[in-house]
Amino acid sequence: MNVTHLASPLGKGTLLGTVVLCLLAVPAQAAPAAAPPKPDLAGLRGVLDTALAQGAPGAMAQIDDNGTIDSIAVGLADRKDERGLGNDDRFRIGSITKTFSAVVLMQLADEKKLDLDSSVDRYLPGLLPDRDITVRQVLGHRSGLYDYTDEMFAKTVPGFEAVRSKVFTYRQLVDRALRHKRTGAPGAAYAYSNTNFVVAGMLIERLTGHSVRTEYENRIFKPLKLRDTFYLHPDSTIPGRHAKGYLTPDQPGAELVDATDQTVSWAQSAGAIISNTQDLNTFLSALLGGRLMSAAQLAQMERMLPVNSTQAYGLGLRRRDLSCGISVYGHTGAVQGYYSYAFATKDGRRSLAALANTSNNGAVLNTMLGTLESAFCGKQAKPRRVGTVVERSEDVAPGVVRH
Ligand code: HEL
Repeated sequence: MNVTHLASPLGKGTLLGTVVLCLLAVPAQAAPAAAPPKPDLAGLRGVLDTALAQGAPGAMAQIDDNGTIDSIAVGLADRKDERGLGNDDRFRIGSITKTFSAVVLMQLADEKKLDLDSSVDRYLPGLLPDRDITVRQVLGHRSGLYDYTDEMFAKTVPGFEAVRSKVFTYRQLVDRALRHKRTGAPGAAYAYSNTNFVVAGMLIERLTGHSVRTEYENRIFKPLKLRDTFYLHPDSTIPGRHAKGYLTPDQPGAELVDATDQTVSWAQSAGAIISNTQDLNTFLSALLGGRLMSAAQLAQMERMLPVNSTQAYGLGLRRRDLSCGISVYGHTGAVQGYYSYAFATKDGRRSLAALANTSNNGAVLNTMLGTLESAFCGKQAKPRRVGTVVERSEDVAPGVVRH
C-alpha cells in the first residue's frame, strides 16, 4: 500500500485571489459554503481495500484539499508483472472527457462563437434530422439522441473486442445512433447518451477548424500544465507509467480481460482522454474555482436538472449530493477496465480523483462511490447500504452486470 501526505508547494494561489474568484463564481445572495469536514483517510483506505476484495486488481485516490495532498493506492497496476498501483499512474478517464469537451464549448460561447440555445443544425447543417435539437440539450443529455453504445456493448467482452481496434469517423458514430428511434423529444427528459458528446466533438472541430486534440491542448492541458493528460486516439497504447485496465466478463467467475490497449474510437470526444489523479484534481479545482471560463458561463455549466434523488446533470458536469449534505461537482468514467471519478466542492477548494482498474463490476462501482463520502463528508459519512448500486442507475448501458 502506498500512502502519502504532502503540502503542495504550488498551493492554490493567493488567499485574496481565491476570495475574488469565489465572489465571482457565487451568485450575489448565496451564503458562503461552509468548509467540508476533514477527509477521513482511514475510511478512504477502507473503501479502496473493499474494492480490491470485490475484484478490482488495484484502487487509488488522491485528495487535494486547497493544496494539501493525500494519496492512497492499494493493489496492482499490472497483474502480470505485479507492479503496485500508484497515484502517478496514468489511466483512461472515459466520460470525464465529457467535462473537457464541455469546457472547450463553454469557452467558445464566451468568445461569442457559439450560442448554447441555437440548434446544432446552425453549426452542423443536416447532421441531425431533428433541426430543433439545441447545443444546450446536447451538453445536458436532453437531446433524445439514442446512445449507440447501448447496442454496441450489450454483450460486454464480445462488444468490446469487436471495436477495440476499430477507427470510426464521428459521422459513422452519429449514423449508428440515428438508426434508432429517439429516446424522447428534444428537451423532454434527461437520457445519458454518448452520441451527444460525439456531436460536441464535431461542434468543436467545426467552430475552431482544429482537431479536438489541439483544442484540449491549447485551452486546457497547456494552460493548467497537465503533464500527464492527453487525448489518445486512434493510437491504442498508453505511453509512460500507467495502470492496466481489467474488464470483468459477464459470466461470473470468468478471468478478467486485459482491456488496456484499445483505440477508444467508439468514444473519442466522449471518452478518449488519459490522465492521472493529480491532473484531474488540478482540472476540477480550476474549473470549479472559475479559472477556465467566465463566471457567467460557469453558472450555465452548473445549472443542474435532477437525474434522481442524489444526482443532477448540468452541461458536461454531474452533481452528487452526499450523505452529509454537501454537493460535489465533476464526472465519472467507465471505459473498459477503468472506473474513474473526479469531483470537487462548489468553490473548487477540495477535489478528489479516484480509480479502480476494473469495470463491469457493479459491486466495485458502488463501493468506489464511498471515496466521495470519505473525501468530502469525513467521519460524518453515513454508511452506505451494501448491495445497492446507487450510481448511474439511469446511466448504465443495458446488459451491465451488477455483481
Ligand atoms: S457509461 C456511464 C459512464 N460513461 C458512459 C461512458 C462513460 N462509457 C461507456 O459508454 C462504456 C459503456 C460500456 C462499459 C462496459 C464496462 O463496464 O467496461 N460495460 C459493458 O459493456 C456492459 N455490458 C454513464 C456509466 C459515466 O459514468 O458517465 O464513461
